[in-house]
Amino acid sequence: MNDQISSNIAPNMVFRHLIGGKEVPASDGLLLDVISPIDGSLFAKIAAGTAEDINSAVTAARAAFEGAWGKLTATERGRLLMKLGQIVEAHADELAALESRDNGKPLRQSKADAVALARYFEFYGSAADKLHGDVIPYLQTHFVGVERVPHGVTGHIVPWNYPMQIFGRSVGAALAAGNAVVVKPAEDASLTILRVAQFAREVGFPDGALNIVTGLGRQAGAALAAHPGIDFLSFTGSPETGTAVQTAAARNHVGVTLELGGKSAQIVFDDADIERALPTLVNAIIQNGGQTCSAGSRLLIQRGIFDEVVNAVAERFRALRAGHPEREPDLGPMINKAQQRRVLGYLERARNEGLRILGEGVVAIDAPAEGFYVPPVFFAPVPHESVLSQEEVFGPVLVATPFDDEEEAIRLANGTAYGLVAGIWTRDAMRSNRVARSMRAGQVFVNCYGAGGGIELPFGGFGRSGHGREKGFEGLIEFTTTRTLVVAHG
Ligand code: TXE
Repeated sequence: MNDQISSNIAPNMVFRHLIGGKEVPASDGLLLDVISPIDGSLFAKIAAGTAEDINSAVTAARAAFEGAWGKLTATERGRLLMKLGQIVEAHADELAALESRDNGKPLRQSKADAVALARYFEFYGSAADKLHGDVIPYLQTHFVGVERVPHGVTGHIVPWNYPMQIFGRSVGAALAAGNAVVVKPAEDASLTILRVAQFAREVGFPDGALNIVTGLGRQAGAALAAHPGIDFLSFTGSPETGTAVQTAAARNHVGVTLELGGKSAQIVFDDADIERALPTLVNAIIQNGGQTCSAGSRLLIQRGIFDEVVNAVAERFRALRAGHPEREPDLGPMINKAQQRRVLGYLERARNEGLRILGEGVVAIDAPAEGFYVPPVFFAPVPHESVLSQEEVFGPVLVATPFDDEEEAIRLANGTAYGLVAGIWTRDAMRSNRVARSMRAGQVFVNCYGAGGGIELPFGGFGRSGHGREKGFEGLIEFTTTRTLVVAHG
């Protein structure tokens, strides 16, 4: 265990919910163990949220929405968010250390997440009072105005892969729009979100504007999704749980945004700048150990350059090292034992199918034996129909498939149930536009690939990747609805 990381957290520290501005235990007093993926050690405990806790949080949020929080002007809300961004930025190292211990990602990535979180608060804080409505020309005798209004109380179910960033993008937008929020972080990575909620209190958010209930998905998460006092839901996670959340939302007739991952392709044409592409082709799957919704998990490579490109990618894979987050590894451990097993299961299945491993990295020899590490693996060539080409592994596993022409590249890129992100590498400007505009994906990158995309860029999927958009101004609009005012004056 590393001194710098462990020194930031008292051993076996207990973290409680934040409800109505107060830190409270679970209604039945039960706790969940927090296990570090770095070495499998128990290092903290969180409250095991109950349906009663969710109910208390929704009640507190409603009171804030109808009270102090709801009475603030958009400018005042925006200022609070910007202050929150500043305090997060000032504590970015502390948050990064906490995240790396809790989630296992390399420190530099945790730091980048903390900086991005600050930027989300800055972006949405500064946008809060720029969200204008419309005036509609109607009858000569009537004035019609359309106001953008908050939904009311919003529920946010956050996964463990990018807790800070996903919290920032959905909660930042929801608060900027004037909603009061209830957040259920993932049981595997709740701690940075709880710390940020403490900062929110420090900078003066009214009690109940931001409530955090930790706990299991099937308990606290399900209770939040089904609560009749929730006016809108934001969920990021697996398609299966997304279906459960959307079903629960439907019973209460409320809207939901779902971001459910992907099987995103990067298409490499034979005129691409390969040297420029190579680091990105590899990093797009290695970032966060491949536990990234927008990971570039498939390479589609034009046949004439297939061998050259896959050999260069394989060489890079052989140099990759999974290890302790503080020792500058290329990737850290998987989030938990189940995820490690899931990835190893996919690897075994692929080997049994006879898929060829072209390049494989290592688990560092000094990586703690009890940690949840897996080596990065690159398979090529892989048939488009194989499980590895179709299913989201959510680990450091990359596949490459050859294609002959533009038409086939488009068909393969769009040929999974998902549709989140796509990458295109070519020097032909006409082709890049043509192909980009054929992609069934919420974000398309040309001669670059930004797993996750920028704060300013609308993000979300087609098909099994979900629906609704987060990030950017589009994300702010999702957390509002409209009220149309018709005034007869003649
Ligand atoms: O996801 P879950 P898991 C994918 C990825 C991964 C797989 C399983 O492929 O291997 O999902 O991960 C909460 N009602 N992604 O099991 O279950 C849970 O507590 C309400 C992609 O972790 O979807 C957590 O807060 N909520 C992805 C959140 O849902 C429930 C990120 C996500 O957990 C619930 C994560 C329920 N019944 C996994 N059950 C992405 N899109 O980036 C669980 N939860």
